[in-house]
Amino acid sequence: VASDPAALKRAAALAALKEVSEGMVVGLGTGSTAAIFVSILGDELRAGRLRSLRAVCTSVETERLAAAAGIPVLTLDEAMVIDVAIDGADEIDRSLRLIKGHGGALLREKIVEQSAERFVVIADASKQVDRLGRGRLPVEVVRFAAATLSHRFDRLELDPRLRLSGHSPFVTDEGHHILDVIIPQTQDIADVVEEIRRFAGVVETGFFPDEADLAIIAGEQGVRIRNRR
Ligand code: A5P
Repeated sequence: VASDPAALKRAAALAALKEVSEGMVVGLGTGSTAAIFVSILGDELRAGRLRSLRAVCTSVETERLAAAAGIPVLTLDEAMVIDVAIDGADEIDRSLRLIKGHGGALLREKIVEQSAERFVVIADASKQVDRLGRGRLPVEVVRFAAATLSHRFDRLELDPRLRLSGHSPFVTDEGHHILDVIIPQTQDIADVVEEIRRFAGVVETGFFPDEADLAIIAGEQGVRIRNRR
């Protein structure tokens, strides 16, 4: 069985095809795993195996990929209903709680995934964790408040780092900045997020506590399907 990350991502993305049927509106995620799914979906459309699909995208980058793959793209307003959203994740715990946003698209991702009838996460097994917070939690903040919020997060011992793109602050598709914070070992991520969200200027965090309905995880032993418990 394949074990390199790209092959595992592809195996998870392929397995997600059976979540999609003709005529559906599909929410398309952001990141390398989601990008593989977009290209597979384009192949299916072109081969005539899936018809009348339309997509709502979680980033400008994914809109570009979907258009290149020949998938008709709708705005969220045009779609109103999304049948299924398929997206990757940075960390997945045993209860299917997620950290997302290392690609910077967390806000649109959360909006699309909450708007979908079903949200299916696709990932390679390296994304599974016992405790969320192995890496940093992305926090999207309005630009006006980025410096003052960084100071406040610092006082909470969250070691905030302003995300950069080259030498300039990274700007999200919605025009905000991102502060990547740590989750202290002694605290649960849900408590940290609750505290963070009290501050005006925080737009959204990359903690997805109950959005995912299903996870398709590809590992060296094969593809495993995990349902929300
Ligand atoms: C994008 O903002 C993220 O939420 C992605 O879903 C996440 O970073 C996973 O990306 P990869 O599939 O590239 O690991």
